[in-house]
Amino acid sequence: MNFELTASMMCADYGKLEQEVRDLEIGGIDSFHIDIMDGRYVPNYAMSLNDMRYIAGATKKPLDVHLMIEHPNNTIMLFLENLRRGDTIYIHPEAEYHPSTTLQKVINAGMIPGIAINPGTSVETVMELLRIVKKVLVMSVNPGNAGQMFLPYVGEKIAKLLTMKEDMDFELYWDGACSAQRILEYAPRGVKGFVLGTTLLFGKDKPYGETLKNIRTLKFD
Ligand code: S6P
Ligand code: MG
Repeated sequence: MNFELTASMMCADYGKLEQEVRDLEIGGIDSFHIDIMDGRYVPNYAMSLNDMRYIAGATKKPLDVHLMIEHPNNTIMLFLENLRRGDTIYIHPEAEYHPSTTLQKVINAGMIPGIAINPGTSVETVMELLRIVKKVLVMSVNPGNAGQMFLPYVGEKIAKLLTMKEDMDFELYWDGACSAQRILEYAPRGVKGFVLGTTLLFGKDKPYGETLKNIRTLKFD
């Protein structure tokens, strides 16, 4: 089964960040998920611009930058200037007056435009943006923290988005409480990638390579 695995770097050990990046790379991670927070759009401060810049310099793998900040249009160039072609930026449409303007800046800079959809946000409210973006990150927890409980009601929204992705030309990604069970269920249905945090990858007594290999060799029906 062909799907992508990305590491939620807010869950990594910052006492040895370079080593963490290297271990994940050697273990076969596809990309690095960078959760940027401003303490306003979400009630937390996770990673910031310098963390992103550091990881961008430590790996050639793609970065997946998830902006949980108010009005990203005001500061998006700071992020874009420090990314490479092929990296992705997700914004939250609710955090922006004119999300299409911000997404256009991402496109103009040669990065991949994405939106993140909160558990309480309906597909209908972001319909036009689905025509602009290449990636949709469905949040199955409320944004702000790792280690939260999966919210089962997002299942219907994922099902709806899966029926739209071909016509509207986007891929679907999963963020929040991602377990092996979720991958087993949703990869065959067409979810293209999964963000791995504390549920499956970090804080376990297992080398990353072993966990990633176990995920890739899951038995799909
Ligand atoms: C949440 C953030 C996510 C988490 C990830 C952690 O605001 O966007 O990317 O870091 O969900 O994974 P887990 O398995 O701890 O929920
Ligand atoms: Mg995230």
